[in-house]
Amino acid sequence: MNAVLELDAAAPTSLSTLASWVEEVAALTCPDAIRWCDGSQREYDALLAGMEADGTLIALNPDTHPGCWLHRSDPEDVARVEHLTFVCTRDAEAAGPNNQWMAPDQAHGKMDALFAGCMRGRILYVVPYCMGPIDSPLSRCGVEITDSPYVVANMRLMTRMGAQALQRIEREGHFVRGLHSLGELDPDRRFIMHFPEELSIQSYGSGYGGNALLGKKCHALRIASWQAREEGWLAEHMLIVGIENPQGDTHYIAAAFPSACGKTNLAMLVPPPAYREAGWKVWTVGDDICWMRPGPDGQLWAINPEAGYFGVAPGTSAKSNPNALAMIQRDTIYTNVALTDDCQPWWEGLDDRAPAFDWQGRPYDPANGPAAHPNARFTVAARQCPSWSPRAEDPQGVPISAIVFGGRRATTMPLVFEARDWRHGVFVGATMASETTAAATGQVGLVRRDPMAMKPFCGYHFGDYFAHWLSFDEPGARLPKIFHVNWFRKDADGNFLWPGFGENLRVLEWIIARVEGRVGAEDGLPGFMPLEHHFAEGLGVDPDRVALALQVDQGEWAIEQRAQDQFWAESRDRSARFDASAPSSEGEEATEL
Ligand code: O2Y
Ligand code: MN
Repeated sequence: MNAVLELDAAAPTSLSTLASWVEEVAALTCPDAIRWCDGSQREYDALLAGMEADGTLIALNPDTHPGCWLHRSDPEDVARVEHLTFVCTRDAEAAGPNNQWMAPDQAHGKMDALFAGCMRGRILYVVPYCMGPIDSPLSRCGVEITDSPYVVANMRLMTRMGAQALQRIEREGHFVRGLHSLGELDPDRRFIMHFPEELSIQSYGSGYGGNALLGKKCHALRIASWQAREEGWLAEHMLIVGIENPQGDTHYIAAAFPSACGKTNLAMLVPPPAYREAGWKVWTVGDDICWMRPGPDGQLWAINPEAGYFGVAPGTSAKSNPNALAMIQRDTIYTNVALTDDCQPWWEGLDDRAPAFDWQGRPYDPANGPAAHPNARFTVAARQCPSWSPRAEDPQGVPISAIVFGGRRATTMPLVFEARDWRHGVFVGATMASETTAAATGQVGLVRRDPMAMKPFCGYHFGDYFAHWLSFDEPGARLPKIFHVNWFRKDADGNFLWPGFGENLRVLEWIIARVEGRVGAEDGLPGFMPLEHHFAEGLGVDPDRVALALQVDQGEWAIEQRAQDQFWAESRDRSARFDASAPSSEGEEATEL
């Protein structure tokens, strides 16, 4: 492999459905050449060299950042585009009010017209990839066809891409089909279409992140959530983190937060000094996506389908995420960051050096806005993370002890509470909300309901999705406890009440103590609230402020409940089994141990 093939050359695959699909796409898009990607280092190096030569990538300072590159995207192509993202099911209802819908015939017509001849003068890359460890029964494969070498390079970092994936695809005989073209990068000729019934994705007109790296949001969430419902598992927008206590026992926690709530930071948390000295360790399994399925033992077993991180650069620092900072010193592709005068990557919140060039390559001038784009990213192989879990490659996955939902809320939501039972936990996840940030285009700072952080990513009707979650509560199930956290509560002056970052381990410690049945809780307005905890011990924060972060105000809670009910009314009909806002009679009572 790794050769540029003439259009009529035999495809290097024994799978005729794959070979004929590539032929069909080539006939439509008219590339100059077809390249089947094998995922080798040689291929990666050649791609990078080609992109350096044509200006797609800029080599960063080799002394401080060996193997690192900067890509500047089109200034109008800097984030996911929810308003141009569609789920195309035969029945409009199946997509639900949470998705934009288009009839499959109409969508295919539109996309065929856009793709026609779009790869003239370009190379068509065939990118076989596996989401999840290559030998895991939980993994799923896809093939992305793209005319963007930047996408190929990112897919190599983000997925198990190349020859081994192709072998698995040939063995299994099926795969998710993703077709991507940069097109003209014209926002008026840009669509991200999902065809869950066909297990296919078509993306045109964007070269950026979630719009173009089709293994990530398009496959691993929108298409996979559909497959997961059909096959009895869950595809979730969750990090997976292992917390090892001083006795050497590790609990794995899956946590869902809307975009830009510090998921990557939590996944790579560094314990505060006293915890580290006592022997606590944190292991990163994944920072964004979690696929979980009940095992024979009734527990949920989870894998991270990704092999890399596409993390937000601004705000990443030695304080917020030292592990991330360490892992992106080498072999990293940066997108839309600023540069120092000696060609090092820079972004707001990194340190107090002054940038020389902004993300568009202009000499830095604060009058032009931030130096790095607020959605600037790094792409890096997951194994470069100092806290990378050895269990991340385990084909069986890891057993999940707790599920945590959270959002960015200045008021109302306490630091932590526990759902009363699975049904209540599903309600807590279904009604969670967060203040918007820059990760998706749109207005910043609005409270947006974002069920399970899946609002932009669930590939089908939310009512059906909640019913699917509820269906896991069956005899023999040993389901994880469900919690809700809010690291972002503020006081009346707008100052954060909780220090966050590594100190969040204190809250995870309480969660684990609840999972192990070691501490009591009291039944409060939102759910079970902490009684005994170590939140303020040695924290260096006034315990009254911690108490405020834990408090629930009756008036605020009443407003929240009305908002939750109003939001919930949309999906109620589709998930008739769902009435979990009240404590269930068979649920666990609050305990005082
Ligand atoms: O704007 C994009 O394309 C990236 S969005 C993203 C990237 C990595 C992880 N999560 C997200 C997200 O929006 O949830
Ligand atoms: Mn995400």
